[in-house]
Amino acid sequence: MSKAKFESVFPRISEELVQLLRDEGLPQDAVQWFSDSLQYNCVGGKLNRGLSVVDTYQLLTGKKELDDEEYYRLALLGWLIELLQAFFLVSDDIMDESKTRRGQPCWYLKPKVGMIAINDAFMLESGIYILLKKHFRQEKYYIDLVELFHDISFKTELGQLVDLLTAPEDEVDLNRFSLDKHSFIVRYKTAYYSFYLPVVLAMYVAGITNPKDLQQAMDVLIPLGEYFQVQDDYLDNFGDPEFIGKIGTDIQDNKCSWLVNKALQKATPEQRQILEDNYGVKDKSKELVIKKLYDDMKIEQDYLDYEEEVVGDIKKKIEQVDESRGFKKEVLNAFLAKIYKRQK
Ligand code: GPP
Ligand code: MG
Ligand code: MG
Ligand code: MG
Repeated sequence: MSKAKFESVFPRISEELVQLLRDEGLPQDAVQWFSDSLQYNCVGGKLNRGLSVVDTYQLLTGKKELDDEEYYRLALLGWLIELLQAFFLVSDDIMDESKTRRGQPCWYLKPKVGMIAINDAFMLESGIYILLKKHFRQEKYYIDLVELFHDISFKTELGQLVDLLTAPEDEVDLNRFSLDKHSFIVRYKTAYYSFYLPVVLAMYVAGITNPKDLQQAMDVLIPLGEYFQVQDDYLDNFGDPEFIGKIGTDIQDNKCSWLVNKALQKATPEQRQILEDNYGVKDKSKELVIKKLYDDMKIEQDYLDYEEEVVGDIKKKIEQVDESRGFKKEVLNAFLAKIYKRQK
């Protein structure tokens, strides 16, 4: 599915939201502010989540082409995930005190924005429910969509909570980390909204909503989302910064990354001490000590072994999917193929 076509829908979505402010009689500077926030925070990313709503729908229904109105409704649902993501990222960047996002300054660091960004984040979230109501209220599955966005937002917030409590910026305590905790954080913080949500939205529109099928989707997409985040952790240290477009920060930022958890799991007492002395400190030379330790401990090979094992498990699960009610293995295989061995 073409990214350009998906992007071409955004001005209409933005205009629908901005018009609501005009209808309420807001002053022109406020209308412009909201329009700028939408543009800055929703556009410029990879759009994988949004695009996959349309892709999944086409796979499920076997429709090669969608007419303009049908395309708009599916793309709209995709853009609602992008609004949700924008709401999360604007907030997350404040909590993480991040400096840049998608190669430009974080929204809250823009001149004149500051903590208005908190209200902007709330408005991005509200936009989801306003557009859902406007376009889907007449559908019998309308309340399912509303509950889906609510339930998955809550899951993401639970993941964010554990993430924040596990890796406070100013207090390194490696005892807080474990591979189980890592798995919990990334499933809740990333997998539900990035992998399960796009597929389930498409399933509702396609009318494939037997609870058994929703469960089949969940059983594959949550482990797949976890694998995706482990790749992200791997690339943070082992990826090519030129190619991935960002310089890894997990070691200096005290992140509960898969790599440090793997290292902790197999460390000798001496190696554990090196981790204690050097992890999570904003110091380039200490970061290099950790990088060398990862090499000495052959953590890259552990990752490659993990990858083969988890992909094997996921493939087995996909093989067992029951297609008798209309759900399709192909939807899951398409996701797996997109991320297997990804370099960025
Ligand atoms: C980004 O994680 C955070 C989320 C996707 C969820 C935020 C949830 C909220 C309820 C605000 P990150 O901080 O690990 O990633 P990045 O490195 O992209 O900031
Ligand atoms: Mg962050
Ligand atoms: Mg964060
Ligand atoms: Mg990362």
